[in-house]
Amino acid sequence: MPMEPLRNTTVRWRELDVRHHLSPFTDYKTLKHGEGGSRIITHAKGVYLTDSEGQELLDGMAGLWCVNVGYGRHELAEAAYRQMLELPYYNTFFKTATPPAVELSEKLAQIAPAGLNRAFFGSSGSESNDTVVRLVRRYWNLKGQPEKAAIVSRTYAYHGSTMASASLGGMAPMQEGFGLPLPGFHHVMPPYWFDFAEPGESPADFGRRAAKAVEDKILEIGPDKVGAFVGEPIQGAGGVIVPPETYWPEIQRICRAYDILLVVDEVICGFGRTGHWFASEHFGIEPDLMTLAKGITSGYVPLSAVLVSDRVGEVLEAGAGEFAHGYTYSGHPVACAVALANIDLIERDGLIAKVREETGPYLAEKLQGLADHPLVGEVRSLGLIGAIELVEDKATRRHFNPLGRVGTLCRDHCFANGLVMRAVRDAMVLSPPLIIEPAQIDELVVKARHCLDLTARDLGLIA
Ligand code: PXG
Repeated sequence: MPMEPLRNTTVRWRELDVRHHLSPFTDYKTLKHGEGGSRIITHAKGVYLTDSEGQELLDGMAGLWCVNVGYGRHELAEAAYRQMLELPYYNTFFKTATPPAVELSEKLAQIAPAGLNRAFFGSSGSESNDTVVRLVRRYWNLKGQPEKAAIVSRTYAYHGSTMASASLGGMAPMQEGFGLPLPGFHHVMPPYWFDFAEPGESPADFGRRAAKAVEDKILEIGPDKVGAFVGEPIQGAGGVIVPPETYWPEIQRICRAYDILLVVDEVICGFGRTGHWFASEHFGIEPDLMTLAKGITSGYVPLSAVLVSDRVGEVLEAGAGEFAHGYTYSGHPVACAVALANIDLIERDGLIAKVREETGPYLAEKLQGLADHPLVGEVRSLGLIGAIELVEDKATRRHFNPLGRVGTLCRDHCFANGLVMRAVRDAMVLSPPLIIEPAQIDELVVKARHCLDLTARDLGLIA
């Protein structure tokens, strides 16, 4: 059968998309009645995507913060192929297990911070955070303190899109009109110096004040009613909020002082993103529970995990009765086989050290070169996660009004000019594949500056 011309294919895919496909986080009215329709991504290699019209895009977001080893890695495809023929599926319920699930559990215990020796698997970050809510309640029930059921987290947190994980998150549009947050979920301000600091307040002082907001909330609810604090080391989807170095040590101290479980969501930060296996190492966090997804398989297949500390694990193992929770695909053998191959690749390619010592500092230096741009209020990054904050007034850090319009303009220029850079409000966020080379970082930053110029021109700021 002759191939359809490419253009017709694109048109047809766009029609099908509008007619039959409900994409996540999409304004369906605009998509249906607007111009253009979705961009159809058809293939990818390394750090580059190709769309159905043949345009190449440098993927500054690693998909959605997940394709850590880059696109087109044969080792991962082969691991999936081999496992599908050997055992494509078996469950891990009712006292059964499979070799990939148990071998991955051991591997995660080896690479995780000390004491996180057990893993509970799911298929998405959302599921693993739902598992966290269950584990927190199970833990305190077994300890004879069932009233310690409240959980504290932060504004602009993203922990997923199920009803419990969206309650844990701090994204107003995901909660308003949906009856969320569910009872027992409390939020405090994020450690977001750029937006929340008082004039003249140093990052270090602000970091302590943002941690104190957690302590104040615990005291307001009552420490005997709070079971856990949950946070991302760096809030990714909230705009790459990198906390001041004073923040996490205080959070750790507060959780210990009031006997509250410290849950760290490493869904974005894990698997080398910050130049460590996990960002907890960078910030000196000792989590009681840790959630993983995305980079665990570099996004090639869905998989997530909750790593459980010995403190929690020993209580679970001493308790009578079963933990009534789990998913059909918990410990899916194909996903676990791909995760094992992915971790092998990260080790073999030396990606953690490369990000920590070479490409992370290089990206930071190159982003700093954008700080003089008239639109740029701040650049911030750690390893290969970063943000460029766009503002109306650099000196006072005043945002544009309405917030989000200028970010969207810039995002659209990026797309049209061969770069994927996402906008969160007016923060342009970056999280490229960890295999990105310095020359490709140069290309990324040149394109970013060009798109900042195009945006500034739209606003009449430059000629
Ligand atoms: N925790 C964190 C820290 C995340 O970033 C999840 C949990 C949920 O994972 P799942 O696999 O259920 O999606 C995430 C997901 C964005 C964006 O717009 C970010 C995520 C998902 C979709 C969009 O930046 N992060």
